[in-house]
Amino acid sequence: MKLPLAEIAAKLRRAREDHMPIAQITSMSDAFSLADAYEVQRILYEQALAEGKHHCGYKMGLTSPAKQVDVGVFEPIRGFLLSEMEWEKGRDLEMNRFIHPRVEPEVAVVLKDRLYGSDVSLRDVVSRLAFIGPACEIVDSRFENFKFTLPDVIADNSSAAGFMVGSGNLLSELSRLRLMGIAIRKNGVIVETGAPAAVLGDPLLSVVALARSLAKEEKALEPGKVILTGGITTSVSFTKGDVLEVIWPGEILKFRAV
Ligand code: OOG
Ligand code: MG
Repeated sequence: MKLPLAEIAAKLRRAREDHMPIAQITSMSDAFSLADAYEVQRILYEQALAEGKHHCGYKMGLTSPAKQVDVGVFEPIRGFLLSEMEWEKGRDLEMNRFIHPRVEPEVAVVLKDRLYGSDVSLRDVVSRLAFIGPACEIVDSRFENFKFTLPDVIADNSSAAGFMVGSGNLLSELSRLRLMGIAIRKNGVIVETGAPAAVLGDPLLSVVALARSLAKEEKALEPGKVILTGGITTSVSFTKGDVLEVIWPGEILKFRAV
């Protein structure tokens, strides 16, 4: 049986609101394609805007080998970010917003000029950079056991759930960005280490991929939007009481799960 896409969107929305994970769509509905999956994501996006929520950016996902191997999906994906997903540096993170959250280190990018086209290049991105910042993302799959296939995770807005962006602009250190050492510390113990080069060799290539992907829908990357370029390491799960630190040279993004 093939479920209507609006019904699938409603199931995902309920899972997010009630914090109750659901079975994979690909196990419930026949022939659920990638195009269907992006259409479900679009329905969720339109609903959020209709409810007065603010679209503040995009996320790329599964752009590093660590992430691809971790979730068993080997193709980059995108999702949308809403202002309500952002939480401020230093603030506690309320666990009751999520199902089974995980944190991952990411490079955040903001452009100062519009970027549009199916043939944009790395140079087009570099010439438009306004901000490159240390960031972390909270992913929270709406699927049971955090298990999904490619169309499932795309329909689920690529597990988008939260993000924090640091204040330090790394733009002046662009040439060093790719090999900057980063780490995640959980309750005082380093649990992951990595460098931004893990993301497609250069996280700015993730912005290229995003712009090209949006161009397929005749959409441009607008200036001022936050772009999360994808997890550098495997994501780290946490529960109430845990203290997480995403450590960048010069800046630590620290929070307590409450
Ligand atoms: C899928 C989303 C992937 C990333 O940065 O790779 C992602 C997931 O891991 O739940 O956000
Ligand atoms: Mg991510």
